[in-house]
Amino acid sequence: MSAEQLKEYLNTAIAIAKEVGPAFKDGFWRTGRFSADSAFAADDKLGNGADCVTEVDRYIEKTVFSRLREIYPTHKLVGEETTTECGNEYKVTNDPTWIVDPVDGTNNFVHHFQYTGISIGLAINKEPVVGVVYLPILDELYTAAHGQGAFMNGQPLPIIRPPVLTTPTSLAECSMVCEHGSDRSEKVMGSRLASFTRLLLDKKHGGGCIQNLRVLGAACPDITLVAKGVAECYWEIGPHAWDFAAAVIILTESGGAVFDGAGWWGSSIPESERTLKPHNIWNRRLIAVRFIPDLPGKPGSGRELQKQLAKDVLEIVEDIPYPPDGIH
Ligand code: LIP
Repeated sequence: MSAEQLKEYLNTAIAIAKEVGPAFKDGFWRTGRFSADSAFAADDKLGNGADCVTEVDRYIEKTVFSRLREIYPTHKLVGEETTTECGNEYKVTNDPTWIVDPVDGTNNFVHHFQYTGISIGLAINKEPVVGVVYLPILDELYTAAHGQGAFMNGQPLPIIRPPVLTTPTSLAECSMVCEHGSDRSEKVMGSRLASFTRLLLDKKHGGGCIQNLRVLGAACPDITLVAKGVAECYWEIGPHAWDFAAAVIILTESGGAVFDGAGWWGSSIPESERTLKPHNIWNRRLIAVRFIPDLPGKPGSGRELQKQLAKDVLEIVEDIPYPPDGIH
């Protein structure tokens, strides 16, 4: 795939995200086409009140899909709302596949919390190559194409740069973003909260003693914080390919690192086999670490520290075995 072709895909995704931005804002503020309460009413996807979908989600996904179909009729489309309606029985192929979350952070959206946005990613050979995360209320547009860097409103990521950007050497120097997710079953909640506790716990009690743990309600904006350089790590199990596809390419193009997020705490995997696995957007789990500048005189040390921090997180968090998205 040529750099020009990727650039064209990126420009298309940016244009479409900007086109649906006004509808997103109308929904958020309940103005214009979404001023009627009925249009804003949230449906309950999991039947527990925590995972909702609104008319705005459906409208934006429909509009994004119809534009993409007009421009790239042979490309595949995967979207959060379409999958909710049609099921997870779609085949994941190597073909160019647009992966769309029309409103990531719908819970934030319905509560007028500005930390929510539109995510449009393109995967080729099942890997993300183009990503646009648009947070219309914050007026932040994150963009990336493979090999071409990542940007926020045209400024290269990370926004915080060396020497201001530090080189953390342990979790105790890290700020983390995590989510409690929408699966509220007792087992899953117990596991997540136990992982959060260990991340925060003092080192003398076996914890990571991270400096803080932020739970802000939406994977895409979370990952852009890591790409920006204002959080060191993001860890979550449960989101879907539409939550990850665009944000992951934005993060990796900013110099960040991503790995499979299955934790090792309580697992039977022997210590010698606890190695980092590549991240797969269809596998519903991610550990992400921001760009880390090399230590003085030690080229390559930033990359090594990213791996070390990812391993340190995986040692103290638990896996939650969800089946992957789609059929492989
Ligand atoms: C949300 C994700 C979040 C996760 C929620 C939900 P949605 O996406 O952004 O990270 O914890 O369970 O999946 O449903 O608001 O698009």
